[in-house]
Amino acid sequence: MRCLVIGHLTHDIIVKDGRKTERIGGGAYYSSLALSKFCEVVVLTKIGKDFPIEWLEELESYGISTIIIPSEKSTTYELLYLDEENRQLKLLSKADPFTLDEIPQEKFDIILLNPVANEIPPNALELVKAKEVAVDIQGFIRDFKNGRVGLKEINGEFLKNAHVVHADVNEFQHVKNLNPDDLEVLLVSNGSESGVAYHKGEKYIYYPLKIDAKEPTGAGDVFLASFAYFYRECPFIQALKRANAFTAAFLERRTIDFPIAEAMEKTKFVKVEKV
Ligand code: INS
Repeated sequence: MRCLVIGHLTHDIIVKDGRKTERIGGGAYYSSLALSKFCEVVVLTKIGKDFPIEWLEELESYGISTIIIPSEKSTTYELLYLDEENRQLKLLSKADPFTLDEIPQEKFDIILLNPVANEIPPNALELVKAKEVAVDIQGFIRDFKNGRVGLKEINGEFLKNAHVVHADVNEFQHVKNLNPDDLEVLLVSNGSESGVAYHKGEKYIYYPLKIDAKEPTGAGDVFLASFAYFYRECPFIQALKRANAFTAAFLERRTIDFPIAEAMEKTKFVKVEKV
C-alpha cells in the first residue's frame, strides 16, 4: 500500500514540567511514522536549510521517503504545556505554503493531509487522487496573532471531498457548513476523554484507553493515520478500536518501535458505543 502525507515537518520546542526539548514534529511527521508501520510512505513537505539533517535521517531510518521543497524558513512551534494535556502554541517561524501545482497528481492508496499552519490550500482536496483521502483540520483553522495561535472560523465545505476527517472537539466548533452526515467518517477527539465518531450517518462514542502518557504531542496525528490504514483493512468499529489501541501503544512509549501484535492485544479493551 502506498501513502502520501502532505504537511510541514516542524521544529518543535516543547516546554513541559519546566523542561525544554527540541525535536522534529508536525502532524505530517507523526502521521508518517504511524503509517510507516504498515505501508510505503512518501512525505511532501517544505523546510528551510536550518532543519537538522538528523531529523530527516530519522525518517529515512523508518523507510519514509521525503519530497522536500526548499523554503526560506522552517515551521517552528513552541508548545508550552500548561498541564498534562493542555498546551499553548506559539508559531515562531513559518515555511512557505504549498501551491496547487506542487500537489502530486499521482494516485496513492491513502493521501493524508495534515497541515499545521495553513500551508495547504483547501482546494488541494479537489486535486488529490487516492482511494482514501484523510484530513486533519488542525492546520486549516489556525489563526496567528504575533505568533500566538488561535482558532478562526472556516467554511468546512471543502472537507466533503475527504473520506475521513479528524478534528479536536474545540477545533470542530469552528467549522461551519459541515454536517457529520456529509462525510464518510468524522472523528472528533477530546484528548484522553471520550471522543465521538460518525460513520455513514451513524454516531458512536469511543473511550480511549487509560494510560500513563508522558506527553500527548502527536496523539491526534497517530490516531488519524492509524485509523486511515485500519479503515482500509477492516470494518469501521474494528478500525476505530485498533486506532485507539495503536495510539495508546505509541503514547506509552513515544516511539513506534513496538510489535504491532502487542498493540493489537489492547484492542479488546477499547469500548465503542453506538448512540
Ligand atoms: C506538533 C504536532 C501537533 C501539531 C503541532 C506540531 O508536532 O504534530 O499535532 O498540532 O503544531 O508542532
